[in-house]
Amino acid sequence: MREQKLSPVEKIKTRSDGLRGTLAKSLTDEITGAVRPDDHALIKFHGMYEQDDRDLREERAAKKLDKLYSFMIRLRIPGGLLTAKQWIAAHHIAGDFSTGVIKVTTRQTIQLHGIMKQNIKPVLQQFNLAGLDSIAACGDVNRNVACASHPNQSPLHAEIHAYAAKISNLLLPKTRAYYEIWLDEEKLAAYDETDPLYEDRYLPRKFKIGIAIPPNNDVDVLTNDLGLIAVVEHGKLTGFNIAAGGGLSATHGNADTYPQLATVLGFVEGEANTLKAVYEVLTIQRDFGNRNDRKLARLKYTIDGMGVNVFKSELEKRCGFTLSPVRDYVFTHRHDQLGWSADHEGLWYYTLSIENGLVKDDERLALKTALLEIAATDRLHFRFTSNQNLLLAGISEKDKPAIDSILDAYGITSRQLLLSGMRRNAMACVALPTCPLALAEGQRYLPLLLDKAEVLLNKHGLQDDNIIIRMTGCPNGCARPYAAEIALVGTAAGEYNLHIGGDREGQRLNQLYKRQLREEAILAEMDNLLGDYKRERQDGETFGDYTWRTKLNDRD
Ligand code: SRM
Ligand code: SF4
Repeated sequence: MREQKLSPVEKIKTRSDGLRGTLAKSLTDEITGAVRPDDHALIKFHGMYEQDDRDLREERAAKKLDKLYSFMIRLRIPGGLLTAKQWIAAHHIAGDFSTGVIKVTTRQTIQLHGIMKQNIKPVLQQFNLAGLDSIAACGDVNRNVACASHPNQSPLHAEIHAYAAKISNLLLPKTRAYYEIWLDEEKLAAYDETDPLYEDRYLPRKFKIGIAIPPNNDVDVLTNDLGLIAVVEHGKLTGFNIAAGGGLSATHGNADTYPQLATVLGFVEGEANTLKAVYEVLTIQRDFGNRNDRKLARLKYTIDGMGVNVFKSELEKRCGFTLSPVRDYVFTHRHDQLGWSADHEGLWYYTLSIENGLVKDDERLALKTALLEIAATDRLHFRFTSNQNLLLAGISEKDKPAIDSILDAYGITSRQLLLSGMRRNAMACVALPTCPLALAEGQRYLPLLLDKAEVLLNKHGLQDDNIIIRMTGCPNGCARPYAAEIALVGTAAGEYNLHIGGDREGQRLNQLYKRQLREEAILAEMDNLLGDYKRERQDGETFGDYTWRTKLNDRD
């Protein structure tokens, strides 16, 4: 594969001296708040993106000022689990060095925005003291491993959840660059940085892994490059069904790009074989992935290029064993059940809806302060969900009243009870003002649109229907819009493509229904669709299934 004409990022990676590049020099350059151009790509492997506030671009350009550069830092939190102490650390780091907002992402981790270059080291050092890092949270490597969040999903939840950290550790790059550059550790002369997995070229593109525990598909497992579906038989975890080739990004106007759900290839038994199969999927992608065109470099295109059967044979050859036939599994839902639930050991957890994952205090809700107070009890841990929500978990019967009274005092419990079904199941990506790729608003706009959509839901008596709606500011798909029942995908400022027809369980993508709609037209379409659905739906039929059956002519 090395004979391909390589994209510029490929050269940056191989010349980077184990992802060091000139980052140390970039950091001390006081002339600019940015890093050097090559380091812009490398810093992602350390869990960061260089950004600027797009709301301020025009004003600064008019004053002949450079962009106001800052950095977004994303943590690596396999399976999305933090101790209360780690949450407290994140709270203070966010307050001291970033915009103050903690953003829970669609892959169970958190990010902080608006960090100035000179503050990157203090931020990463403080996270390190809290036992947290941002290694490989971004870049052409395996990203944060997502895993089903809800402890009551299975008595074996902890055993299955532990795979997220095992896989994350197995697939970490070997370089010590992170420790040297950000944590000021000495270069270890005796340490061998040879990386048999990533070599010096890393992967052709980002790589994502999700682990689902049926019947809940909260991680949207089939949207990952590699999905593991836990198989529990006779009360024991026997292994995983392995699915490969999911990915959601498409580029407007580029028919070679498309969202796709992963194909379930077969069953793998036991831990050693599961980890081997995971590892070898990455080596195949490393060796066969497209290193010329980054738009076509994800595993889904590699598999489609070689054919799924050839891919499977290559995997079996590299593993030294064959995959067994797929074991039966059923997904029945994807949502987070809000409020109190108990796991099989009788420990309580409270699932808290966080609008678009934004933890902050505002005039409606002092959420960030409430969570700090809850964390200060040190009687629980925090679990993020792939729906941008949060579980306050591991709470004993004895401690439950104390947590409950804080939730009540801050109005969290009563607020949750009032949420419409659609708002409970809504997600939007970050988009403006920090995302450089945004064509339209995401998380700043969806709540306002929902205020208006809720009038329609009430009109049609659908306020409690769990319709999954997702919005992104561009077609990259960060809030997994193509896997929603209704999706709005930004095409330009104030304009969105409307997609409908995804199922509720995450096993069928939606399809484009109407192009480039502005708000009035979006609401008019929703009014019609919701009205028709209410009148014509079959017994138990979901909105996504109804629109798939009746509104999409050219569906396959
Ligand atoms: Fe994403 C790029 C935010 C989940 C597909 N994503 C970006 C960047 C980093 C923009 C950039 O490249 O400069 C966004 C940063 C915005 C900001 O200011 O913070 C960004 N993506 C996010 C998050 C924070 C959205 C959110 O609101 O939660 C999610 C972080 C997840 C995490 O913790 O790791 C996020 N991104 C996703 C998902 C959903 C998922 O993984 O479950 C997808 C679709 C699934 C997939 O990967 O196929 C996704 N993001 C992309 C893509 C398209 C990749 C591709 O195949 O072409 C890009 C653009 C790129 O990589 O070039 C992108
Ligand atoms: Fe940015 Fe597009 Fe991702 Fe939204 S979907 S965060 S606009 S890259």
